[in-house]
Amino acid sequence: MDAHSKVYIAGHRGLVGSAIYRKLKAEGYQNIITRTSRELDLRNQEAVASFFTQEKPEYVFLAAAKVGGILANNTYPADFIYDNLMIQCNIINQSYLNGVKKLLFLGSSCIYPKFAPQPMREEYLLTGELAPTNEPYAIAKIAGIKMCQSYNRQYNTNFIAVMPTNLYGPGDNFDLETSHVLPALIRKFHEAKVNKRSYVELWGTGTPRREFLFVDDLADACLFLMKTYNNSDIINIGTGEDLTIAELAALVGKVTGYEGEIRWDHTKPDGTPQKLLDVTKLNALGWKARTGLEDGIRRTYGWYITNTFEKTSDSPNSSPRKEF
Ligand code: GFB
Repeated sequence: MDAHSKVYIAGHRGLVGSAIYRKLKAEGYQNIITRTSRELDLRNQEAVASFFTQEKPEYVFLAAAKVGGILANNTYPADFIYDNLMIQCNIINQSYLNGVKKLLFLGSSCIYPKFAPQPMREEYLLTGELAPTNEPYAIAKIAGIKMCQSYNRQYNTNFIAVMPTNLYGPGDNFDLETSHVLPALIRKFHEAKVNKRSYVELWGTGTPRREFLFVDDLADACLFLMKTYNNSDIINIGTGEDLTIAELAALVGKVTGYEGEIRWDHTKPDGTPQKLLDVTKLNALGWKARTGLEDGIRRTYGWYITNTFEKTSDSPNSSPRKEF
């Protein structure tokens, strides 16, 4: 793949897809194809077939997905499994039928069992039960992995599947019902500071451990793997470091300048007790995450302020998040 290659980014308006788009543009790629969900409904088999027949992309980043935090996953399980399965089936199959040279599929760290040993190695896939809160989403992502592997085996395609850890960054979803924890904390603390509230309510117990990767680092890893990795085995993308949600809250409090009390709402789910990826395989190939967590939170907070309060239209985001 080089700057002249015809590259399709599915989901270019989402958190991940927009970061991949920025990265490719910065690297001088001149032939990037995109479609908004209005222009092309990726769940529609015929529409996707005619798009691929017309455009004939050489490389595909499959970053289109319905994504959301723990509550959105729990509240809209049918949407999460249906939309993701349809998007993947259509794009992966059409990539095969139209001779795509290489496809990169974005999975998720929630494909691993709820009680997998930590850090989670790639071979732990399908060794135990999934977390019930996001099982439909995880099953869809596992199906995507198996599709890539099956097409490679039967049709000799070059479809790779990468498993990012929890992501955050510019372009994130800050809707409090549907977002992931990090953008939710930024918004809750910022609003509490501005409105001089004495406390902020966070979900669960604060004890679960999570790993967070800045989305521009993920985009860098995706381009790196698109250029260098040609293997059906899945590969983790993370920082290799985690912290508790309570520790994360302290860090987001520091960055946003919120100094009030934190109360924990125990009626909300904790989810998986720990999610930390083993990134030995990726590091051995020569890639490491660069952005420190505090730095990444600062950059995300800056984006949030600019895009929420300094623009009149196009404010972030609504329910549950579509990246297609
Ligand atoms: O980021 P999050 O929604 O999803 O929640 P998961 C992580 C942890 O933060 C949970 C706690 O223990 C939440 O209870 N938390 C505390 C909060 N306060 C808040 C808050 O205000 N909002 C949110 N959202 N959480 C997701 C999966 O799991 O991970 C997805 O649901 C996906 O499928 C994603 O795989 C990467 O990390 O638990």
